[in-house]
Amino acid sequence: MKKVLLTGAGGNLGKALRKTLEGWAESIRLTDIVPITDVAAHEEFIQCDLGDYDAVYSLLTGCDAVIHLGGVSTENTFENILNGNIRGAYNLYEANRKQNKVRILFASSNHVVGFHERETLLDADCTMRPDSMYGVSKGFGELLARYYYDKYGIESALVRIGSCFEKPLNKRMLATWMSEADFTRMIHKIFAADRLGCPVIYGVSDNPAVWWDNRKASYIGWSPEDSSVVFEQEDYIVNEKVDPNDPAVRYQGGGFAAAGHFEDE
Ligand code: NAI
Ligand code: 15L
Repeated sequence: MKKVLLTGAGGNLGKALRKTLEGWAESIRLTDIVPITDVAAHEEFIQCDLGDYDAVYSLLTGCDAVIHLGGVSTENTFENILNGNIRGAYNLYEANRKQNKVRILFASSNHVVGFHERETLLDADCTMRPDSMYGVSKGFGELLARYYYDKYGIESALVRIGSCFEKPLNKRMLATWMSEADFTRMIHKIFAADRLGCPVIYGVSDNPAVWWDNRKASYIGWSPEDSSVVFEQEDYIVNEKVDPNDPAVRYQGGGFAAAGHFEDE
């Protein structure tokens, strides 16, 4: 890998991957709407709003792979979601089609399917049931990626990330947690695969509770190695009180499914 474009490089996951991916690519082009100042020798930084097509076109120039993390990462106003996630995704795919048609990892989210109940085991072909306008925008991104694959052969991994943090933050995340190390190993497999296609891959570690079945993407050769089991007995997990009738507990999307979106709700 010569030059990888990392969008959303200033965010949580971007910061983590900059460390774990060090040495994987000859150079990494970081981009974000917010400034990044601690740029290492193998990195370069270009500040850019993903909603600006010309700027996004320049970002793609000379890159041979994209990890697309940039955009709004939780529920937000439609205007912000429209700019970062909908127009941003379109700009990225269209700029890529016009240039090198490189492989993209699209950071989708479990919130594309967050209105499925927790008892339902989901696979890559389940119905999208977004739990938020944010989830709707990630569904748009997945469909857009699939369209660019079917029509133009641009390969993407549609990674429905569960909860990728240092550790699970609550009981729900015991099921949805993916370690940064598992995500890093997944990235290696996605970009090393001879043929990727356009698979949906659930981004989740090998946790005791299983909501998602990744067998349809097993051909890429990724299996998680970490597990949330090591956090199960932590005080903040054991002491968390949950009401089984609360929609935040009933649905996979947790609080995203329970919360409203519009001001008049
Ligand atoms: P984050 O919010 O920390 O990072 C997103 C980055 O995108 C931010 O640095 C932000 O400044 C940038 N951004 C927002 N709007 C932009 C725009 N218009 N133009 C350019 N940059 C813009 O989120 P995090 O946790 O790092 O997540 C990264 C990606 O993975 C996001 O797309 C998120 O939806 C997705 N994801 C993350 C999960 C997690 O557990 N961390 C779970 C599911 C999905
Ligand atoms: C997401 O999509 C968010 O980006 C992240 O901040 C977490 O809330 C995660 O989902 C989750 O469901 O835990």
